[in-house]
Amino acid sequence: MNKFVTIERFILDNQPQTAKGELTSLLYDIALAAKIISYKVNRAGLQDILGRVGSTNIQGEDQQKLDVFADRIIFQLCDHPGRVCVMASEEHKELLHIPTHYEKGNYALVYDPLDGSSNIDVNVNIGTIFGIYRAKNWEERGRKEDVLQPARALVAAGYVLYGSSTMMVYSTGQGVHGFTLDPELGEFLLSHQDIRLPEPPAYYSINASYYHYWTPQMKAYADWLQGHEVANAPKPLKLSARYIGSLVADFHRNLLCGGIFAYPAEVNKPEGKIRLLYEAGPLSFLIEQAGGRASNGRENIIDIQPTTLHQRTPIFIGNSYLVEQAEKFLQRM
Ligand code: AHM
Ligand code: MG
Repeated sequence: MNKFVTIERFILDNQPQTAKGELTSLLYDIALAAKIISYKVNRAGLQDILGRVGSTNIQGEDQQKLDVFADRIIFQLCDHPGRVCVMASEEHKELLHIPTHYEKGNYALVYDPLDGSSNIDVNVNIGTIFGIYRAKNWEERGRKEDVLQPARALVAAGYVLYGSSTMMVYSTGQGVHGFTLDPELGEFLLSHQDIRLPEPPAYYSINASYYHYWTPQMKAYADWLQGHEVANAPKPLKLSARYIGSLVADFHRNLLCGGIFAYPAEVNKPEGKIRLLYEAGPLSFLIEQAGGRASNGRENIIDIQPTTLHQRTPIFIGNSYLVEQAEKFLQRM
């Protein structure tokens, strides 16, 4: 493979015919934001940016300094080039409108600026997740209906992983492609073309410390993932456990090695934790492009119509067989 295919070149050469360059440019704006965030993440310890900023976000969680920085950079790089008509960020209660002195574009951008916030202060992988919809209402400067669309309607989605190297992985509906940031060149270079989920899967990723809060059906599924024989269920696969606690990092590893990430409902928390719009939706688009599935335990996440900006959903995402089994276990009487 040509080592020097830059992300810009790849996006241009592979843009959907309907995109007319605007989507390409928007993806490149996001890639530039990712480079800036990556630079900041790598220097975080040095620049005394680690730690909490002292405010809480809409989810009631502490906001980290880097969360605030990443959120601002993505907005600032996408608010003025005239490609986006509205944005929604996990860190903001309401829609983010394009300032009226800038032109608006045809796309609506949803993003989780820095996912895995509990890992920021401890030098563990974190990531950015994004999804791009075509705006529904071309006349307006962005309404909720532009972002409250099922993930099936995404025209592009992706994530950036700030790990041992920084990677950007995205899809415009024509396969999933990964790019690794060369820090010397300052460029994302094509490193993983057309990623497909391998079979058999290698890993399951689930926070088993919540075991006691799960339904008996969910407990049985977790037992099965761990390799226990369960009555009236197929023979379990030999999977190994891996859980980082940063969705992007767990998702990325399972995408490359095969596996399932699950963040299920709890008896007293039926909606789970993961956000539909900023996390589950974009990743469900990617997993289908890579040959897998994402379910909330009953239906495909990619088909769920969001009703509110910060809606949460249980999630089972990865190799189709493991997701199917989750649905079967959860529907047991
Ligand atoms: P965040 O958006 O505040 O970072 O929360 C989402 C994160 C996911 O990245 C991760 O999968 C999950 O929360 C971990 O939660 P827990 O610590 O409950 O296992
Ligand atoms: Mg998050």
